[in-house]
Amino acid sequence: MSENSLPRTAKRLTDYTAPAFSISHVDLCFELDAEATRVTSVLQIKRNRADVPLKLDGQQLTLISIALDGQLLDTTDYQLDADSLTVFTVAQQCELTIICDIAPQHNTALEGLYMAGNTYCTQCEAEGFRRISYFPDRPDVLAEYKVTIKADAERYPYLLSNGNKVSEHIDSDGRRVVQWHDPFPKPSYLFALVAGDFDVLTDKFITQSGREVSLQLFVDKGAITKGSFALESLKRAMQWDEQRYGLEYDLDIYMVVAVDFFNMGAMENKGLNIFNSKYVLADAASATDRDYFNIESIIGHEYFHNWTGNRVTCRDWFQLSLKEGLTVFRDQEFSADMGSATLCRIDAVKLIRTAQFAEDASPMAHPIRPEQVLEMNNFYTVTVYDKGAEVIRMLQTLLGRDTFAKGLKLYLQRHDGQAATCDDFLQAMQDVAAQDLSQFRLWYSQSGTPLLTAAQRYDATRSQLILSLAQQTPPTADQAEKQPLLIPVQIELLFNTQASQRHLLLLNESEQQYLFEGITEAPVVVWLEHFSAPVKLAAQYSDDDLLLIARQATDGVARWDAMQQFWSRKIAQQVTSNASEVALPAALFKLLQHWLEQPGTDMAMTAELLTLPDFDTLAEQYQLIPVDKLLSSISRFKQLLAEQLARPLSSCYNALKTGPYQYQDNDVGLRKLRAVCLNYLAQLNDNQPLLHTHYVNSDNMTDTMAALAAAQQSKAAVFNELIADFASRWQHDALVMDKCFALVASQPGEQVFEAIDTMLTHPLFSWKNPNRVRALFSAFSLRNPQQFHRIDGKGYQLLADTVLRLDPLNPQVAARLVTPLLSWRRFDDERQQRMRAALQQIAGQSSISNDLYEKVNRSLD
Ligand code: 0A1
Ligand code: ZN
Repeated sequence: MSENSLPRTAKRLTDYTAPAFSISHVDLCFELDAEATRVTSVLQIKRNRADVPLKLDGQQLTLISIALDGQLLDTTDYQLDADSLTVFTVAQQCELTIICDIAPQHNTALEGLYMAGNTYCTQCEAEGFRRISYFPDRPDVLAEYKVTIKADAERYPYLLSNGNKVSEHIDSDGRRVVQWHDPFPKPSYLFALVAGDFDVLTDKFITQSGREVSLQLFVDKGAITKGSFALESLKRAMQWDEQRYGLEYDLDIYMVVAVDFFNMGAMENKGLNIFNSKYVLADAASATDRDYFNIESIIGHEYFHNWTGNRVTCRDWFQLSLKEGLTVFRDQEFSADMGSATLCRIDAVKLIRTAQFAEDASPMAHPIRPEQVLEMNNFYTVTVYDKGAEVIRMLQTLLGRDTFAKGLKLYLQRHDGQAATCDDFLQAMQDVAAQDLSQFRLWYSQSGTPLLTAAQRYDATRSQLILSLAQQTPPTADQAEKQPLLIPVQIELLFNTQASQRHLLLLNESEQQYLFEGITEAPVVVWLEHFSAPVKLAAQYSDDDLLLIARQATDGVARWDAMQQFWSRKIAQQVTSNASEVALPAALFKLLQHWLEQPGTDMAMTAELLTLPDFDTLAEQYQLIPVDKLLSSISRFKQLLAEQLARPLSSCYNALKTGPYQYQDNDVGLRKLRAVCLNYLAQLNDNQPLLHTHYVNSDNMTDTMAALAAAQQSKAAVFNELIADFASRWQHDALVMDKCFALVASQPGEQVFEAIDTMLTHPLFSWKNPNRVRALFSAFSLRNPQQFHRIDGKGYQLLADTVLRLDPLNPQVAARLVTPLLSWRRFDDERQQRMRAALQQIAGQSSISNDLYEKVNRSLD
């Protein structure tokens, strides 16, 4: 069946109906074979509604036979089409046995059962189970699974599935036969199977109630030492969830498998998480501090899903944020407790201000609970995940930490073993808080980025401070009308001669005023401290106000944000001032110099304070993005800082020394600050040898990458030399080569096109591996604004060609890759034309996937 014969009608949230049939038990048997795996599925079915036939989802399956209560059916008893199997006459209760064949070897979409190298593995979220067997593949059909796996005993020592292992033996054909049973009813998207040969790291965890859980981490042969950080992270996550929320793990075994071919980061299958190896494997030589951070956070994320996602799942896919927003929030809180809470928050804010604000302004704008979906895979978005987490965070701010934790407990108790909705979650919160959350609910249904306008008036004679807030959400591609939201606005009042005050303002109308009495001097107001809501802010600050906040605010995020706002304004002035150069105040240099001279104990924070906002953050502040002016302003200010602060940058750089590599807060901060200094210093011509020395002296990937990134950004000739050395040193390590591919593809010069072509011929590059493709092409389209947005359209053309090449192999990854082209309306006429031409070329292909079709068509509409 060609992809374009799929129906292209979207599903709507409002069309939800409860399942007509339930399945209490599923018995699955897999006889593994790369070309023809036989899947036998026995379903215990119960009818919930009279007069409807039994319709099961199924795609790309070769049906062998169907039997109803032991009786083979013939072709007049059922109807088969490209996406479903309909059995006409089904009793109130019955047993249906379906046999079909699938071909994992040819599954390049990496959904359903596929081969990751020599390993068989599955990915069933969102709708992948239908590529394994005919089934009501929807999250509100929960069943108890028994799974039997048969495969060649020698080649496949490990045959894994969900739950507890029941038996294992070798049969008379030399096949290993392993049986699993998962006692917890689950939807099909949480089913998993893995078969392969691995190195295994084992450990155990004793739960708070004293149960022993066996922990097993499966990695490629030879990679065992790279797995220990992930396993340690898992134990920390298990303990954290007990301490923070009283949530304990429920099976006797928890398995994590690292595979090299995976569309996303990882997957929370019950008791058997499958991970992209990028988020499991780490050692000092090959992984950066950022890699370590990501591993801990994603290991945590998947573990936390065991309650928020698995024990309580989603009624339908429109409710995705119910599990994802909540679980991202939980993993963010975990990371904050494991390291620097401020740094974690800054990272989260950066993501919202770049990718999420961009999504709101794009043709794919949607609320955190989307209302209309053609291809569900397109809705695993920063809006659903990260804005979803911001919404949960606001709820915690409004209710307080303890009440929020009680609400979570009630929600989990009330819906344990069920498929729930976002409304169910809010109801539980409302019940414990005894607070009306009806206006807050709007955050689930309204898309877009609210703009908050803040002002203040101080009346010295009355000792009164009057703060005013106004909110307005501009229309989005999916929704013209917007209503006022309930927005928690945390503020701090900074005074000259007295201690500061912190308050929480609740904004629930279009405009509101807040009166503070007994205020004896005019304060500087820190608005939206800790980024207490995912909104844009327009406040009347002077340069001095911002520098004061950057020095004095209690909240680290607010200090960093003040610097970001300072630079945004300077860059905006530079963008609009034709020719003349915007001057920077002496007080700025004094402050920056002070930080360099006394970087303090939180060096990572200092590093953030010294870093200019990036292109993407700045771009989101413009409706029409002034690409060239933004790029030249950023580089002008960067150059200026490097020149003006050369001496303190250099002393700071030289003063920072660590011992042998450790992933430990203080060292992470130190490396980060050193990298920032190096990056500035690299702007200065006489500092080229420094890059070389930094690279050569590095005993870890973080420092190595710092040298390479600085060389690349300074357009230094030394970049070519260093990257060549790096590529040859790591030519056999795919995960490190991904870093090399990304550096090559994000180099700002026009040689990038030739360099990408060369990389495509690298022995480790494969169009079938999402990590490789993303390393080259996401780096190019997302981290190389200079070349991607070239005025001649060569960058757009490269992306369109890539997307079209990828779509037949892996539509999900192709559709993610196309994203930067969708926002063509936000660029100047010339770029608009070229971007649109690239999109039209994609749309003009007769058989593009649903994934791509949905995004490209929304954009061209
Ligand atoms: N639920 C996973 C993410 C995930 C989603 C879809 C996938 O394939 C289409 C794979 C993974 C998580 O949030 O970690
Ligand atoms: Zn998740």
